[in-house]
Amino acid sequence: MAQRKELANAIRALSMDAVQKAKSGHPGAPMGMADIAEVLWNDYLVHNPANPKWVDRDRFVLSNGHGSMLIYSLLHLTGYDLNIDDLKSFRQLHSRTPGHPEYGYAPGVETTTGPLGQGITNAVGMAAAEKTLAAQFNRPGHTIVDHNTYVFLGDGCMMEGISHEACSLAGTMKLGKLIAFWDDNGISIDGHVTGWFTDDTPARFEAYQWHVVRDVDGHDPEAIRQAIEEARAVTDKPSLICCRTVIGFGAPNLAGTHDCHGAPLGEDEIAATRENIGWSHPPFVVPDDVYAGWSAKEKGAAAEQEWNATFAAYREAHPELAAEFERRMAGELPADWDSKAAGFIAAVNDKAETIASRKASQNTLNGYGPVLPELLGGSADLAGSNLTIWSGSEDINKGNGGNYIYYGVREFGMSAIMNGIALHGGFIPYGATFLMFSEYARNALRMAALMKVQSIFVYTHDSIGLGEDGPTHQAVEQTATLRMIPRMSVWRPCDAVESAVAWKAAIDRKAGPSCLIFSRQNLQHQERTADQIAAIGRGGYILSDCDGTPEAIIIGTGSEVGLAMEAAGALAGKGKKVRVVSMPSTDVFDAQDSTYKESVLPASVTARVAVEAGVTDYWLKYVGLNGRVIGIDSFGESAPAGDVYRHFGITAENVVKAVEELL
Ligand SMILES: Cc1ncc(C[n+]2csc(CCOP(=O)(O)OP(=O)(O)O)c2C)c(N)n1
Ligand SMILES: [Mg+2]
Repeated sequence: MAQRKELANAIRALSMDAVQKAKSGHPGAPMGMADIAEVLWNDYLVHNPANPKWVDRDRFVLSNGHGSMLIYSLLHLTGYDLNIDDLKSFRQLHSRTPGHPEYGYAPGVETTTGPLGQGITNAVGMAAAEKTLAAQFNRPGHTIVDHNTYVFLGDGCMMEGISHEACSLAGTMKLGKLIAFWDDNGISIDGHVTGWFTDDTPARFEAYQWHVVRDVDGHDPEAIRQAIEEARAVTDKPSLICCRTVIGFGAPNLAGTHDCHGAPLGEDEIAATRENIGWSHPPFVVPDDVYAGWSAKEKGAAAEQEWNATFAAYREAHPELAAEFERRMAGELPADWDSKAAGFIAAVNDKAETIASRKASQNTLNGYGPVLPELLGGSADLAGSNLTIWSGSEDINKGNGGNYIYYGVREFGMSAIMNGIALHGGFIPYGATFLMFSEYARNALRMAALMKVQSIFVYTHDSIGLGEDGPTHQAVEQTATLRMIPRMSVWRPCDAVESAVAWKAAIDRKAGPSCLIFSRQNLQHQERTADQIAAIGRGGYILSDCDGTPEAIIIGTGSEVGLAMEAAGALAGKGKKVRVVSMPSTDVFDAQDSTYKESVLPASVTARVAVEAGVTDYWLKYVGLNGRVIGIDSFGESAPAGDVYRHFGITAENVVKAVEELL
C-alpha cells in the first residue's frame, strides 16, 4: 500500500501537470495543502463517490478556490466520476474542470469558490443548515442528520472582511461540526504577507469563541490527524486548525515563494520537483497502488449503506417525518402548496388593504409560512423594519429546531450564508436588509445567480419613499442594477396582492435566486379581475385599460403604480385613451412569449411613459428612445417622503404632462 507521502504527492503531480498543460492556474496551494487533504479525505471525510448527492455526506468546501486542482485531484483520486481526461482539460472550454471549482460541473464540488472569503461563509451556512435540520428531524435513537462541514481557506479568505462576518456569527451559533483548516503559508499574490497581514489569527478566532488548534505542522500527517481528532472532540464550538505550510511544497526552487501561487512551475522546475519528491511517473499517470490508497468507493458505499439502514429504521418509527425529510431534501414543495397559495392570494385581494408592501410581505409569510417549514428566514439586524418575523418564527439558536436566524449587521455574510444553506438542501433561505445595503452583499447575489441556487433576498425601504433617513438610505440605482444580474429574478410589487404573488414566484423558482423589493410606506390597493390576478405572475400586465387601442401607455412598478393610475384617471377625464401596465418583474415579463408581450405593449403604441422612483436609463428599452421616463438620476434628499417625491417631480401631474407632450 502506498505511503501517505506518496498519496499526497499524487495531488502535487496532478496539480502541477494540469496547470502546466493549461498554461495557467495555481499549483502552489494544492501542493502546499496536499498533506492536509490526504489525512482529511482518507481518514475522516464521510462521502460516497458513487453518490455525490447523498444527503448525509460530510460537506467539503475549498474556500481558497484558486487551488481548484486540489479538489479536482481529490475527486478524481477518490473515485468520483471525474476521469483523467477531465483533469487534462483543466480550464478548457466546456470542461468539467473550470479554472475555479464551479457548482454543477464536477460532481462533488459543493459550491463555487474563487471570490475569496465566500467559501468559508457558504460553509457556515451549510453547518447552520445541518444543525437546524438535525434539530428539526432527529429523534431519540434516530440520528439521521449528522455530518461535518470541512473547509480549507487561505490567507486571502482570512483577510477578506466577510470572513469576519461569517466566523464571528459561527462562533455565536456554536457550530461545533464546522472545522476549518487555515493554510498558513505566509504568502499571497504580492509576496510575503508580513507587509499586509499581521493579525494574530488564532487569537482572533478564539475571540470569536472558536476552538483553535494552534501551530500544526501542515506537512506532518500525524500532527494533522491529532489536530482533527481534537477539533472533532469539541462539539460546542467551530474549530480552526492553523496549519503551517509551505506553498508549492516539493518544488525545489519555487516552494515558499509567491512565484508558485498562480503560474505554471515550468518544465524544468516540474522535472526537478519530480526528482525532489520521488515521483517518477509521467504526467497524468498514477500507479494502481496509489489509486488503491485513495479510493473511497468501498468505504463510501458502506457508509451510505449504514445510513440507509438508519433511515429505514427512522421511517419505520416516524413514517410521516421520513416522508417530509425526503420531500425537503428533494426540494419539492408540499402537495397543497399551489392551492393554499392561491387561496391566500384571493383572500388578500378580498381584503383590499392599503398597507406598506413590507407589511404585505410579512402578512404573506404568515400566510405561507405554516405550509412551508423549509423557510429559514432572517434579517441583518432589521427584523422590525424588514418585517421578516412571522408568527411561526423561532430563533434557531434556541435549540429546538427553529426557522429564523438573527444575522446581526452582516449583509454580505448573511447573503453568502444563505447561499450555503440553499446549497446544503432542506431549506429555502430568505434574508433581508434595506434595499440600499444590497450593495454590501452584491457579490453573494451574483454567486447565487451563477450557481442557480434558491436564495430569496428581501429588500425593504425601496426608494426615496423611505423619507427622512435621506440619501444614504434611499435606493436610486439599486433596483436597476439588481435587474442587470443575469439569472436574478427581481420583483417590485405595487400592493399587497402583487406582494403575495411575488413571494409565490420566488418560492416556486427553484433554479435561481430572487430579490423581493418592498416599500416602507403604504401602497394603495389596486382593483383587479381574476384574470388580472393570474396575469401578475407574467411579470407585467394590463392593470387598467381604455376602450380600443390606447393612445398612450404608462408603465409603473411598486409605489409608482399608484401615480400611474392617478395620471391615467386624469387623462381619461380629458378624453385620452390611456393604458396602465404594472410591471412588478421585468425579467419575468421579458421571458413571456412575444404574443403576450405584444398584447401588453403593442409595438404600434409608441407614446409611452415609465414611472419608477429610480434611475431612468433602465426603462428606455420599454418606452423606446422617443418615450419618457419619470424617475430620479441623482441621489435622494432627507425629508418627509411626500416632500421628496414632489422635490424630484415624481408626481401624477408630471406623468400627465409627459403623456400630453408625447401625444
Ligand atoms: C475577493 C477576491 N479578491 C481577489 C482575488 C484574487 N486573488 C486570488 S488568490 C489571491 C491571494 C490569495 O492568497 P492566499 O489565500 O494566501 O493564497 P495562496 O497564495 O497562499 O495560495 C488573490 C488576491 C480573489 N480571487 N477574490
Ligand atoms: Mg497564502
